[in-house]
Amino acid sequence: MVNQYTWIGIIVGLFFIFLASSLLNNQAYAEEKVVLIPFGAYNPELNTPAEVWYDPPEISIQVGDTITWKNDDREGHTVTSGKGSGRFGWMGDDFGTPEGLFDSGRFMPGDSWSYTFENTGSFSYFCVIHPWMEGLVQVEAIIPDYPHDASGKKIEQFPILQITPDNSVEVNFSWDPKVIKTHEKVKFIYRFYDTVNDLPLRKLQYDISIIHNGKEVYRDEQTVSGAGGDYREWIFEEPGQVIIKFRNIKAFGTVGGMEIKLTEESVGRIADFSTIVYENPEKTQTTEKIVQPKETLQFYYEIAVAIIAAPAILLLAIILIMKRKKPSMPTSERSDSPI
Ligand SMILES: [Cu+2]
Repeated sequence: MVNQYTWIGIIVGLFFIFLASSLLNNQAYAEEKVVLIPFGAYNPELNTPAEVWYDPPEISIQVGDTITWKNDDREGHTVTSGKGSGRFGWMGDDFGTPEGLFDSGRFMPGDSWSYTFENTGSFSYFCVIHPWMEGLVQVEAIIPDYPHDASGKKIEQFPILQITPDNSVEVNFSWDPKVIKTHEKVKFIYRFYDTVNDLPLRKLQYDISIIHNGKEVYRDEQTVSGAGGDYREWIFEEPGQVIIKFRNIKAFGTVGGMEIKLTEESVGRIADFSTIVYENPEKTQTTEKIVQPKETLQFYYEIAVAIIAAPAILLLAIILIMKRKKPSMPTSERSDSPI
């Protein structure tokens, strides 16, 4: 029965889903930001309403963003890359040091000047006419909100589906969160499917390794998964390229009523996935712990029955038959081989 509490639950649930999706969807695109040159910036005595010379004096933007400076003061000003004189330096013989990266030239009250920042970094600027006026622009790299491969190409289909070169296994691979940042735990999730029936392979063994910037940081060999797939967690300390390799994939058991046996060594039964780790602007370290899943020891149980138990029973049967056939053979005759 659907009662009023169920409906309240559904509405509250939907609200939180909406809230979560709107928070996650803060799309990265070029923005225009404004820095005001307030009335009084011309006055080094600070006896005007202005408390800062550029407002805000420090601004953080992303690569490709444009800043527009608006002159609300009563004198002309410049926005010139470099170091100003500081609050009192101009009283001596320091009038600031331009760096030549950008320079608005003088623009008058009511006018504005814009500049687009194409590189990451920290850019100080000042006014060459009033060198106490100083400002700072922080340009951060764009972190996209969709997954990318190691070459920087957007991954259109996520999770990624990859069929092994020998056409036997389809690997379904994804990671969470979709955008990997340094000092933030990521979970690589994967499932293996039989390409004939498109059904999960439930008895699996494989080697998995994680390569970060050309260096292997994680390896687990002869991993056993009983649920058609598994996951591995990792925390990257540095930005850069990541490759996840699957090798020696073996599958065994019944899929869709059919017996499958992909247990022989196969150079063609492999899969490689790549992605990228971005510098985390919010975190410089983590207290999170990596917890890998527990192995389920199902794979070799049935294989053991087939490989060890069956021949053992056969051997036992042979011994019994031989004993019955030659019950009186003395043991000494068997061991005195001349060689
Ligand atoms: Cu000025």
